[in-house]
Amino acid sequence: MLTVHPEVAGVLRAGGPVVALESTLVAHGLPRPDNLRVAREVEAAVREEGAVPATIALVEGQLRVGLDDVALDAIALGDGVVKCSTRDLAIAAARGATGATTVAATAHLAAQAGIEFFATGGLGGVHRQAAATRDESADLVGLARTPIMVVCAGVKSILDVGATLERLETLGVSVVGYGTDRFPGFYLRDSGHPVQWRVDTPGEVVGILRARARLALEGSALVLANPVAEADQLDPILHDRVLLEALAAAEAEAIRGRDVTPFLLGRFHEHTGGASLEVNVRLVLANARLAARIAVAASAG
Ligand code: PSU
Ligand code: MN
Repeated sequence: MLTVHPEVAGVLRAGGPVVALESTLVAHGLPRPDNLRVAREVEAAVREEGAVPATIALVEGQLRVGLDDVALDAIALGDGVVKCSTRDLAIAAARGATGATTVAATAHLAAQAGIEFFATGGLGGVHRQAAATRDESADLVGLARTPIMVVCAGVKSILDVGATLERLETLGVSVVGYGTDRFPGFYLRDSGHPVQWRVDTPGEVVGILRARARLALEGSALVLANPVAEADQLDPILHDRVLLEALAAAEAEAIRGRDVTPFLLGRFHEHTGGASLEVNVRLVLANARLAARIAVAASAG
């Protein structure tokens, strides 16, 4: 079912380093036309660290692992690109649709292709209004059943971070901080919640992955939470103000379902004078680099 790019397939066969990248972040998380440039920069960052990028998406019904220029263009700038979570993949593929894959869907396809490393921006999770709306990202259950390591800047700060951490615990998803004892808050370095486990080097992550395999615990995801650099984070006061406004606007406009996250991120990008976009880009680049370094360390033996 998968169309794996020849370069990616070759490196995987040789046991070399490959990093999966998601496409919803490109199609629905970042504004055009910057999103295409950013997608290319993220791939270039993975290459600079010595690994091969595999951006994953659905292109005219083909589940593609590793995109050429034409496909990346279609995902970033094309009309009618569907946001696909795991449950949408087969339906959209059977219809010949073009779609961007969320964290859950990307992780599933990456694991199917034999890719062990994945980088994104911020995971989906439990929304702040979840008591009323039951809005909880499929990323959570997706990660609970997918063997992959995902580098992220925590979960998106638009969410109820505490509730999301509780769900990850219940679901048995391992969470480790990279160079921090605080769980990162996406646009912010610190979500206000601690993270129990900390590592400081790629080698330590590789050690954890080997231990998971020996214990047959590699059936679920390992979340490596990598905070945005101190100098790069969004001003916390600006963050909190824009978030309150964005949540109120989502409520007033009755935004629901798969549109909630893109709507809130879009509000941020519009109402911070581009500052949140800058932070989002930096954290995705940093996560891609870190995932690549870990993939390189793992393939080196
Ligand atoms: N990280 C970002 N921007 C994004 C996302 C992640 O920096 O837009 C996307 C991912 O694809 C994630 C999705 O799976 O947001 C979560 O959407 P939802 O809350 O609808 O599950
Ligand atoms: Mn949702």
